Order: sequence, then structure tokens, then C-alpha cells
Amino acid sequence: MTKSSTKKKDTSPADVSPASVDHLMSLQSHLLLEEAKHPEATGQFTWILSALSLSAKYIAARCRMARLEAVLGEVGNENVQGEKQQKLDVIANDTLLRALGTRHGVAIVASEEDDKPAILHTETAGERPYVVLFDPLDGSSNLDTGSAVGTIFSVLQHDRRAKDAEGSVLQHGTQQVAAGYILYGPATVFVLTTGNGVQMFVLDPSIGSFLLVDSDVRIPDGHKSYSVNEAYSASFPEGYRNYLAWAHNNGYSARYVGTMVADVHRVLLKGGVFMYPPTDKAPSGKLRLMYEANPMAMIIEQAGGKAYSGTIRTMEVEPEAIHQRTSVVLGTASEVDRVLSYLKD
Ligand code: AHM
Ligand code: MG
Repeated sequence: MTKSSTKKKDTSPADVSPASVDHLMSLQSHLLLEEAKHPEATGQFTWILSALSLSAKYIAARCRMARLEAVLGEVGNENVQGEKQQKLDVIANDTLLRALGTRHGVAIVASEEDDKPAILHTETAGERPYVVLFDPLDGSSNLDTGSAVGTIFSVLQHDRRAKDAEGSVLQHGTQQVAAGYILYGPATVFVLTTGNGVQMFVLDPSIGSFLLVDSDVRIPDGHKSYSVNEAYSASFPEGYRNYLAWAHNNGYSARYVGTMVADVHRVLLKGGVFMYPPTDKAPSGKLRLMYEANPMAMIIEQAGGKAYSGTIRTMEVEPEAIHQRTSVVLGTASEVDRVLSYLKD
């Protein structure tokens, strides 16, 4: 059911758009409907999102079965960031590479797990318009305890003038043509923006389809809640500590899973603020600009919120390296403004 379902709007067959319907709408149908609005569209973009949807269903199934299929735990390797890889990190990464590798619109994919972007189809890269970046299994260290994990993705236009793959990937967040995440929790939730608001779909596993549940997600105001790993607060810059001290005295509650997808999803639906400040251990912040911060920033902004890295709008941060780290403050616009007022003091 869509948000507008309570309005009892009469829709003729000629006026079927996600914002005006009150019937079943799959992610696939939604994409086809959007594509039909752009007569110049080649279908390649829709094809990429369908690869992401297929990957999401496959990864969701593997996460559900992880204990039974004995794929919990570490591989024994570290990824390019020096983090211990979980077996499911590798499975999720391979799944996305396999699904996207067959889609003709993709020139380059870059994964948080891999050292360098993978160039697909080098021989005709110039004809392939898109670059897809992803964090295949965000929060994977939470898997062993059955907590929620996720996939985050960002889609950019392939920059044919760039001298190499990395050059094409290193674009500002403002250049993203789509971004989204999939939450693997009690339900599998696909949140998507193509720059025209935020849509949310939930997987019905009995029919294998993501179904539209909200065609225009808006981040609420007035929720007194923050999401941050407060155990590190002694090493946060003073502005964050002052904001937290203010929040403690003003009736706020804390919620923190330690999976960015789960924490940002809660903020998207309930409001409040998610933060990962610089710490002594991670002086630039821990989260990755290209795979985590930029796509989440696009979603939050498209839902009416704000996303900052220190005092700079996240999507305007200059990308210098594909695995670049950044600090993050995102959420309800008024709450992000409040945090920023402490950072500027
Ligand atoms: P990952 O992508 O390697 O799983 O790491 C990113 C995760 C985020 O999901 C989460 O916000 C953060 O790391 C939690 O870090 P910490 O345990 O330091 O609070
Ligand atoms: Mg991550």
C-alpha cells in the first residue's frame, strides 16, 4: 500500500504513478514506470537496479541461512582496509559482482572490499554509461549475533574523460544518479532514491518480490534521539561532546546497533541524528565517503534531512581516494543544524 492510500484518490489507468496508486507495485514495476517517463532512456539504468534487487534477494537468503549453511565467522583474511573479512562479506561481494557483471550498462564497479575498482567490459567501456559502488555487507561483524546488516550502493555516470577507473569513480556525491541501501533485518527492506524522493520496498519472500510500501519517505522532525558509539566520546572533538552533554540534559534517548544501514534506517523513519565523529583511532572518521557516507547523504537529503561531514555538506566533500574515510552527521534537518551549531562554536 502506498502513502497516498488514505486519500481515496480516483485513478484512471492513464494516471498510474507510484504517488497515486493504491495497489500492488513491485520494485520492478516501479522502475519500468519511471523509465516510461523518459522516452530517451535505454533501459540500462533499470537493468542495473534489477541486478541490485536480485543480489539483495540472494544476499538476504544467505544471511537468513548463514548459521545453517555454516558461513558465519571470519575468512581469516583482512580486506584492503585492514578489517577482518567475514565469510558473508566475500559471498555478498561475489554476488554483486556476478549480478552486475552481466549488465551491459555498467562500465566499472568499486567495492569497499576490493583494493581497486573492477573494470568490466574494458573493450567498450566508453559505451557503458554507469559506475556502481557498493559496500556489500555493512555491519558484517554483527552477523554472528543475528543482528541486522545491510548493503549500500551508489550509482554514478561513467566519466569518459577520466584517465583511469579510479578517476571515473572519484566524483562528488552531488553527481550520484541513484543511491540506496538494503536492510537485512526481520524484513528485507530496499530503500531507493533516483533523485526524485525516496521510495521504500519490502521483500515478500513468499513471492520473491520487493513491494512498494512508501513512495515518498520523509524524515520526521522532533524525535529526541541520537545514534552514536558513545563509548568513544572521550576522544570526540569538543563540539560533539558538548552536543551530547546538551542532549543528556534535554530528555534524549540513545539507539545504536553498530550497523550503519540499521542505524540510518531508524533515523530515516523516526527522525533524530546519526553520527560517526572523528576519534583518536579514526581521526578522519571511520565511514567510507564513497561507499557509505555519500549514498546515505543522498537518501537523507532526498527525504528532507541533512548530511554533513564536519561542517561541510557530505556530498560536496572532495573525493581524493576511493577508500577515503570521513566523519558523518546526518538526520532530521533541525537536529543536524543543532549539532553543527556546536561544531561551529
Ligand atoms: P563495515 O562496513 O566494515 O561493516 O564497517 C562499518 C560499520 C558501520 O556499519 C557502523 O556504523 C560502524 O562500522 C560501527 O563502528 P563502531 O563499531 O566503531 O561503532
Ligand atoms: Mg560499511
